[in-house]
Amino acid sequence: MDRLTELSKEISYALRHAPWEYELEMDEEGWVPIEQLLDALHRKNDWKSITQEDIQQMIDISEKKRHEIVGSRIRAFYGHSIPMKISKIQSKPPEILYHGTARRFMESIMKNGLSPQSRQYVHLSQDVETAQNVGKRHDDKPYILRIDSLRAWNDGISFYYGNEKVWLADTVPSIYIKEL
Ligand code: HQG
Repeated sequence: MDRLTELSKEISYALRHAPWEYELEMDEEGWVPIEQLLDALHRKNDWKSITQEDIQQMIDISEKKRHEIVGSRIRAFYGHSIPMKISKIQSKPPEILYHGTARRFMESIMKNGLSPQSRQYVHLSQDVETAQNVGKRHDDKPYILRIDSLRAWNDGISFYYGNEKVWLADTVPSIYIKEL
């Protein structure tokens, strides 16, 4: 794995799953002072001389938009599993969203709908290609689900913007889910 990918994984771990291991003070939108993150990384052998510019470069060259720096703060756009629920802004979703998953989850999903499992939100994809890539993390031949997101929104289901490829939801009942 190249160094910027390793950095991306370490920062995702810190910001999504274990801010306390890095002594980060996170606000309700997931922001932390970038100085705190740099201090924590500098205490680790691998990242002794890492700079804010290195982190910005990692963000800029990443294929997926996972993190953002604004002013003196950094946050992850999605993926959180920490107990404190990160608040996201509700937004009207596109008409259709997609979700890539594994065959072994299908029976439960079609019966119970999508639920966040170990994360805070269900993660949905803006397009089929993104959903394929998400699903491949779980299954060589992923199942792609088509989510009737606008109808669900009109029926009162909450959706939240993650980034231009990722949408979030608390749960998606199975009546809005079809196999593609
Ligand atoms: C499944 C990555 C059984 C769900 C990706 C999924 C994404 C159910 C798995 C982001 C279920 C959870 C998130 C139910 C959902 N019964 N299984 N009722 N409801 N599931 O990894 O969406 O590269 O927590 O289908 O690209 O795969 O890290 O979520 O298969 O954007 O930036 O439970 O993480 O981004 O798996 O992936 P995950 P995900 P990064």
